[in-house]
Amino acid sequence: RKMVMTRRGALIVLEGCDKAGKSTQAKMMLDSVTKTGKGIRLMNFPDRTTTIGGIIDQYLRKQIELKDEAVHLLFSANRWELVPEIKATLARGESIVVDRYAYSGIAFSGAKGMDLEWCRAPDVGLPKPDAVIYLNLDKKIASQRGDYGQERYENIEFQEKVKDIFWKLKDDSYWHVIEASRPIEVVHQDCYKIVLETIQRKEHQPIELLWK
Ligand code: FDM
Ligand code: MG
Repeated sequence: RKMVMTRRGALIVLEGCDKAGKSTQAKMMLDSVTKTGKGIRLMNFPDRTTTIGGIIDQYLRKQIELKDEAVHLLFSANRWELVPEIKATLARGESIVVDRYAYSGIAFSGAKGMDLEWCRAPDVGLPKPDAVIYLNLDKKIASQRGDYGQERYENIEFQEKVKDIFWKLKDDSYWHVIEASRPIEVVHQDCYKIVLETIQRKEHQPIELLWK
């Protein structure tokens, strides 16, 4: 009797500062990978559709105030509440492209001056991404992409601090830095190569745990 080796999906995270094009690249990836016949879906953090996500949404839209530590833990809890869905999706062979993950959690809280180790602790043990694609955008070009919105954290000075922390978190064993100032289609081709290679390389490997 032939053994059936079920393939798992890959967990791919897109990170980067605001305006780097994460959401655009995520949608293009969904289209390209879907065309190959492979299963893939998008997720994003914060996921504002859950109960916890609703509180985060109010906080980001400045409708409520929360202590820095408390909101940091809510962002982490918002990831943990979706872990069963992440695991189930990967197990049935579907890949996931995630717009932001624990790295944004540390970078944005850290940019407020919070201790980085304290910020990392609640996310230890989450499913580890098979690849992190970091969309790198020069601050000059970011500012040319138009004004920031009205949400919390949406200003140049803060984003500069966020970027410094992303740089500290970068782990070359699974991070890929992509220059996001280039045309959208060129950026997409680079991201697409990484995603396809990662899906193939990881299909029979166990999912690892983040920072463990
Ligand atoms: N953000 C995002 C955090 O502060 N912590 C987190 O853990 C995550 C995932 O939320 F300013 C910040 C980053 C951003 C804001 O994100 C909303 P989107 O991607 O713009 O919705
Ligand atoms: Mg935003």
